[in-house]
Amino acid sequence: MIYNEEFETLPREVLESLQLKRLQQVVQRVYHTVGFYRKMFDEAGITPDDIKTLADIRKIPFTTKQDLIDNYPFGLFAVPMSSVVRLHASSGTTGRAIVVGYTKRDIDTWSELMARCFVAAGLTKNDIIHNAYGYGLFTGGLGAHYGAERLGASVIPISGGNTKRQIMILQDFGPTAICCTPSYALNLAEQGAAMGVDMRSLNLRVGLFGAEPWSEQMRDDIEDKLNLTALNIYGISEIMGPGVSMECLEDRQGMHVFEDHFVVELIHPETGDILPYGEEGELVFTTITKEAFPLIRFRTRDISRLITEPCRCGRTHIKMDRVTGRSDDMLIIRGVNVFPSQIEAVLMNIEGLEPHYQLIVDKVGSMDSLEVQVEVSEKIFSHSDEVRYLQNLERRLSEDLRDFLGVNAKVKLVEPKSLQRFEGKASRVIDTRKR
Ligand code: DLL
Repeated sequence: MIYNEEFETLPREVLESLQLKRLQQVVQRVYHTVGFYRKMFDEAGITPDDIKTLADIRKIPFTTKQDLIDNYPFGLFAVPMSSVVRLHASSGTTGRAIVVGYTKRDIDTWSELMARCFVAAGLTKNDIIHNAYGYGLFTGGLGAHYGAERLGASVIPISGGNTKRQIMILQDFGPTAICCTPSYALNLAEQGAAMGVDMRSLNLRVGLFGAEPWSEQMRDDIEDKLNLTALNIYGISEIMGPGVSMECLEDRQGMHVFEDHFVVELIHPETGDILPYGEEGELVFTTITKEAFPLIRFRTRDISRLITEPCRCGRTHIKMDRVTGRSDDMLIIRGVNVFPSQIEAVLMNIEGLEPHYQLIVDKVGSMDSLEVQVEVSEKIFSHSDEVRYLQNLERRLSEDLRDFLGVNAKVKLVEPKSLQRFEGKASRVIDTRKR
């Protein structure tokens, strides 16, 4: 099923000429309304008229998170505040929040794109959507909410937290779909089971999980524990919020980027060079229809790949692979680059380990050290031959981490339910080197 058949299945040439037209318009607009872009263009020696083809976008310098911080809070807005109907902010793990604004039309577009996501997940107005993304300044809650309403589905605006109540509502209201972070999905599954609820027999059919990196192994685990189809949804506040790209039910290998509203590029994170399709690099987005807060060539820091093969769902929009992590989340352990999601994938392949883990990075003398703390399952924990069993598991995990990722890690198995649980985005890394 496709929500906006006309725009989601445009032949590539038509789509690209639409993108060019919209790109030219937005570039004109920011040049004349946002001092930051006027200065950027002038310094680069270009004018909006230099954008004659889509490839000309490469003449424009990148916009970075630092630029947004420097223009905090409203410096990059392209409309007067009287036209802004909503503000959101991304908390950011470091320093000041980034503030984003929307006009009425921006909210309309966002609602449509989120409705497209729900339809890509096989949902209709007959569905009940349990929306456990946080409501508030975070874009997840309200973004998904407006999309669900646009579709005409019944939305339960439960927000994050209060897990016992959520489980009661899941049982009583019988929602057919759930939206939350993948780590919260596991948290719900676990607490439900602890309450004696059979979480596999709820009415849930599909979940739209995103806002943080997760692995294919985590997908299997969530599907198994909640008996639903787990789909990946990507978004970033600066570009819009949830609904920048979404997996379709038909394929589940990469998320379609809504290219009639965004131009996506992939660059080498260090050199900034454009990478060929299929290679891994950093995602760069340009918003081509946003009014209040257009962004030109915004460097997301998110690492992914672009997939150009046609999709059997019929959408012509390019796909991006699951985001493995942010280049600023990448751990460098004695010179080996590794993302938390890669460690997750390794440990989840080992029977007896649970998808609850914490990575502790430290410096011992001048050497980096990595400790992987991971919970073992209840079954193993109460195993009669516990000690030897645990030692074997520990050895196996540290061998796998070395063999598959090339990292030497100290593995510490911990008791079931002893590590922190999350209601929104999980925070897996404790880097004591930064203290
Ligand atoms: O997390 C928007 C969102 C809400 C997306 C709900 C999906 C669902 P921010 O708080 O600005 O916005 O965080 C954006 O989260 O740059 C990625 O690093 C990460 N992220 C988002 N979706 C995914 C995903 C929202 N599906 C940052 N896989 C992004 C991996 C994701 N990482």
